[in-house]
Amino acid sequence: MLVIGERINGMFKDVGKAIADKDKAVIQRLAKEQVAAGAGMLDINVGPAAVDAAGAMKWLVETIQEAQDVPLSLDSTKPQVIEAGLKLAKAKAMINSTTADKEKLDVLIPMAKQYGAGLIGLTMDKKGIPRDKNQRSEFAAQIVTACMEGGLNLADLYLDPIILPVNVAQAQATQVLESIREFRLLSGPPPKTVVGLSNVSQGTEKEKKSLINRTFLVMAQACGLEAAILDPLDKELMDGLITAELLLNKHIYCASYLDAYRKK
Ligand code: THG
Repeated sequence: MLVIGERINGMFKDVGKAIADKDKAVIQRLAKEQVAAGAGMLDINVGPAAVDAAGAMKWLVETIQEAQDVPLSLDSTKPQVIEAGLKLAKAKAMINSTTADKEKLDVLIPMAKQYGAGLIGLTMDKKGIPRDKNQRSEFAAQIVTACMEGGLNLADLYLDPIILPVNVAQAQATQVLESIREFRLLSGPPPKTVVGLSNVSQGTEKEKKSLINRTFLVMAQACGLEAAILDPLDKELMDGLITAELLLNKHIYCASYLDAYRKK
């Protein structure tokens, strides 16, 4: 499982403030802590409040790379903000994300190729997020076709069925789980899948978020999920993740499997 740390997102108050104040220490600490906790990549999103989004993205990439060697997932709806980060990224990066809209695919597939980056394809278009798995699969097929035609290696593509908050869209969780299974049938070798896990618990009571996140994560892992944007600082979530990998026969059993994963 590729763990993509979600914490460097301007949506969080501490990060939004650190971006506004150019406070490197807050960002560098979050980068180091997430990697120490098992993140193999960090998602970075300047958040809705940043005035100069491209400038903020550059500052985040530079600030993180001063402190930690780790691949970055550049999270923005604006291709120019993503490209500002790609220009500075030292390791193979991820473009987060394109939709199935032609005008987005036409810009972001060549960008992924030019910078040797991975690409997350959200199975939605500008009209919004589908309500069922069939529409999700249609968008997924459009994205896979565009990548094949554009010459992007499918090993670099991650399809995201987009999980919605369970408190307002309860029926969507099973649609997403089935999508993860169905997307695998679109090509051989199968395209990879990713979700932004914390979406599922957004707006639910604080003390229930971790339980909802980790329960959904292990269900998605059983469906074949390859990557997740999540909070690696949530120990119980990471324990669930590694235990699910063990039970899915992705790791050899040993008494110290949890400790080994946490790189203590
Ligand atoms: N798919 C892809 N990228 C994504 C998402 C996705 N990037 C952003 C997001 N979704 C994943 N990251 C987060 C980060 C935080 C939260 C949810 C998803 C979150 N925050 C809490 C809240 O809003 O309730 C707490 C915020 C706070 O403490 O201030 O839930 O789906 N490709």
